Amino acid sequence: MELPHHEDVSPGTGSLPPRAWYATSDAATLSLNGPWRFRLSPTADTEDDTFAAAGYDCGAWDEIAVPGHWVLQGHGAPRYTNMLYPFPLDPPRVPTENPTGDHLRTFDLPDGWPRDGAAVLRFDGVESCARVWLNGTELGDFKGSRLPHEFAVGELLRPAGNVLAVRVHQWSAGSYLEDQDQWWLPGIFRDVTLLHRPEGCARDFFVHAAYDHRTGTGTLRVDSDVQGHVTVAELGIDAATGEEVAAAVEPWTAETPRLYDATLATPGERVALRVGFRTVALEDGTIKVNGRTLLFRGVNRHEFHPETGRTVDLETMRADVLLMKRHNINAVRTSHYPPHPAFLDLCDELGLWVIDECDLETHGFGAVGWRANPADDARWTPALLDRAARMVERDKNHPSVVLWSLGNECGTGRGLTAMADWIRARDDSRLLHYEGDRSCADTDVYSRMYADHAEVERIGRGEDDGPDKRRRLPFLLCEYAHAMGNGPGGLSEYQQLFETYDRLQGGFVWEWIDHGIAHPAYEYAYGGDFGEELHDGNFVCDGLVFPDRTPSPGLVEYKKVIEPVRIEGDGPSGTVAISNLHDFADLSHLVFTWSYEKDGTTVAEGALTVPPVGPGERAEVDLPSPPRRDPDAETQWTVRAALAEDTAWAAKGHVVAWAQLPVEYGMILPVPGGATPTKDADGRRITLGAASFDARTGALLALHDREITGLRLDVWRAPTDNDNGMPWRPEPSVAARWRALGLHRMQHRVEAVEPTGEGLTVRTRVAPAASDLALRTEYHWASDGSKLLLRMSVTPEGDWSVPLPRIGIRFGLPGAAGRVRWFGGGPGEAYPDTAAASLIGVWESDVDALQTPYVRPQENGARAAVRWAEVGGLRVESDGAPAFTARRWTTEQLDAARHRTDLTPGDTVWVNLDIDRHGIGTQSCGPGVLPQYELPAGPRPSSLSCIFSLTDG
Ligand code: IPT
Repeated sequence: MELPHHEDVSPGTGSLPPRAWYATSDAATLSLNGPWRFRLSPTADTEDDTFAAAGYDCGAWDEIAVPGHWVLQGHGAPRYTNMLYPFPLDPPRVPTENPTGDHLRTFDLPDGWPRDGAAVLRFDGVESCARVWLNGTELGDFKGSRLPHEFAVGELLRPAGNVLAVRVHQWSAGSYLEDQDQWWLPGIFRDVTLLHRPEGCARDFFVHAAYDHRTGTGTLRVDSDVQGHVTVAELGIDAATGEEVAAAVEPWTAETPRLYDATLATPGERVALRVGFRTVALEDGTIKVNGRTLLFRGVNRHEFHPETGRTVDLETMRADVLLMKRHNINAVRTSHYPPHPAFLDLCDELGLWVIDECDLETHGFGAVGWRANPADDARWTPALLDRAARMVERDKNHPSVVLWSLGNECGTGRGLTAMADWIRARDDSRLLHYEGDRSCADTDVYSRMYADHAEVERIGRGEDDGPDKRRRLPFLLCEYAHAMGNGPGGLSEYQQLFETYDRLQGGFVWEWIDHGIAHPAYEYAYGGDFGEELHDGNFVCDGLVFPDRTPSPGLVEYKKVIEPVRIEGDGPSGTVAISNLHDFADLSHLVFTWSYEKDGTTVAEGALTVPPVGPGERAEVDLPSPPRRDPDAETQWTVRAALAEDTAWAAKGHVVAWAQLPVEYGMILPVPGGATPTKDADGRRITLGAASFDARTGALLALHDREITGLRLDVWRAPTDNDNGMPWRPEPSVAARWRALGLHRMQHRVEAVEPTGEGLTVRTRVAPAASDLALRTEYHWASDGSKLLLRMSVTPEGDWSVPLPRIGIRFGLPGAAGRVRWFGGGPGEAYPDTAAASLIGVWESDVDALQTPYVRPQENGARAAVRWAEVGGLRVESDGAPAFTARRWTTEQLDAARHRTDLTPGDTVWVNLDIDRHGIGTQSCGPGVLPQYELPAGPRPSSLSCIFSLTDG
């Protein structure tokens, strides 16, 4: 049976061979972006396909923005699945219910559009299958959503009244090759352009620009389909195409993205080129560029915008690159398809290493043991080769692209090998990546995702087993540190490994942005919010930036962990070691400063002179002699490295790296005491200094006139996505174990309320129903008449095999609370294994701004190592430096919420002070909390001391 074109495994018919993409020619172009007419039909064989004919009346049709996805413009709805296909595995057949969007637009050629020569029509991205007509003539059809397709149209063009008709099917055979973990978003989502192709124009060309680091020589050869000339004025180069020329050049690297303006002139066209000289090699078992081993501080980037989906405008692309550069990120894997080509221009210009990945993923076949996997079925190989060629031909002239990736999660198979062979034959100047084949038969790098620290260390040491070839290859984590919700935890420990072993060339955090779709009721929608029957919930929100691109704490942490300059030292002796972790750059672009802080406030500051430190080198410098010692104060140095001048990606003064070096930890809590407890006449209250308690329950009621409610031991946190773990893993997640034990519904039985000579002692037994495990908790209260001291101790009873989420107190402060001040870690949240970026100082915020807006609500917002905090008129001090959280809802409300819009502020601010907390880890897709960051309940008792007083005024 002959299948309709959209169910045919072939990549399509009628389009031109792929070629280099450029937008910098002097040939005329006409953008066909803008409003188009649109009609949605429920099936592919919609009743009416006469719409492409001249004179068709589309009067009743809607209007839609091109580029765009119709499901984000009021026609149908997005769907989200991770690995699963949202339709039966029946390749190459797709459902009869196949939303089909007919797009129509008329256009005139602008005045001055050349009358001679030809023209092509270019589609930069259409999901998932398009059929195209111009002026009633069918041009062809294509699949390969995130790849360009061009059609020759010269003969058909008219000066005015051209009718361009495009029929787009949501589902096609191509959908089987596009099972990436993301929203399914059909439509013409990238630009549509008409390009004049003058007689003698450049067609395809390949810029070969290499750099020999031993001699400082760059070589340039531009191979072009159409012979012409290449000039690089700055280098005095004027060469014929195909001719190799050499010159002394400054090389291109991601750290020093030196580009030379050049021109390719063919008889009919002048194309502006930006040439970067660099040489990529696999040498001594590592990936080297210009003779030096790289360390990738990378991120996986999907194209996403909360309003427009995978239609991403230029400003947003630039915003992504700037944000990455400002957070010390030096590499991008274009997961899991080639991005809009303009993004790669930005990577060339601003400097990012790129792994350019092909638009290919067949992950859902894993669910059936990879039976009928298109990646291993010869019938599909032409489609795979077409995709490889469209990527390589389009992007081959970008110096930023250093590795090609065959795709993601396709299992193994002959189609992948065919792609690799083709790519190697076409471009031997780059290396090949593919994670899915553990044999590494076709690749130049051993790549893995989510391997835990211990395994990565074994690989670093060369103690891994596996095929010989693989054991000689460099290693990278193409995905790690799953940034879903609160986290990722454990970044510092990965980075230490990367910096220790040459073979470990770094990794790419999964992933850059939360794909939350702007939604009127939910703020941001995730899987299931559009009524999908099959979906993967908020697994689509796992980025380092929120959907609106504000950095999440994970990005701030990553920036600190991957600093390209490591500042270490010893506070008391005032010595500092500066290590330059750049692969190429020296430190002349940075200025160093020091400041000296007393109780979090800067009391002296100055410049720090650092001698020249080349890449990979280290220097020691001395800080000035510290201002007078003050044993009662907490003192520390803060050393910073900041940009000396404005750069293309950040302004002068932008801090790249920093460190704090403690000198003296002077806080010793003065212990209030002296007041003795008295009972009220009716026996219902106990007064201790300025505090009053419930005589029956021992509960604190007020300090002076400040009402305080519900102060007691608290061990629960609203589970994070990492606590909840991976749904597909058989063993229960830590959150499942917490809930099974009942840590979210602990009961507090009061055993004794005992006034003593020194104060008041309250003993409780805190335990979940149906269990004999318990936490014996004692509260010892004392007061000097004005301040109130609490010493709490917690002793586990029974055999606790489950770590605790947290251990500390929580209490409520009726009222709105407003401003918060604290001395401790800030400005953002920090947890035991996400605390690298927490800077000790005096900080101020309001309660609402303390909340981190994770798309799915969960534990968030804790400030670490808090010496004192002031909130709602109350001041709490502690020398145990607990973590501090304040929010206008309870942990139980936070736990119950699905979206942020479910959280409505109540009339009480709930404060947590935690002696200790369980770490975060990355078990939402990866290893859990490292042992040193777990919070065991026992066997030792835990204790907290803190002093409550009222703030002035
Ligand atoms: C891995 C995928 O490659 C990526 O697309 C994304 O789904 C990520 O996981 C999790 O968010 S595959 C996973 C099964 C390891």
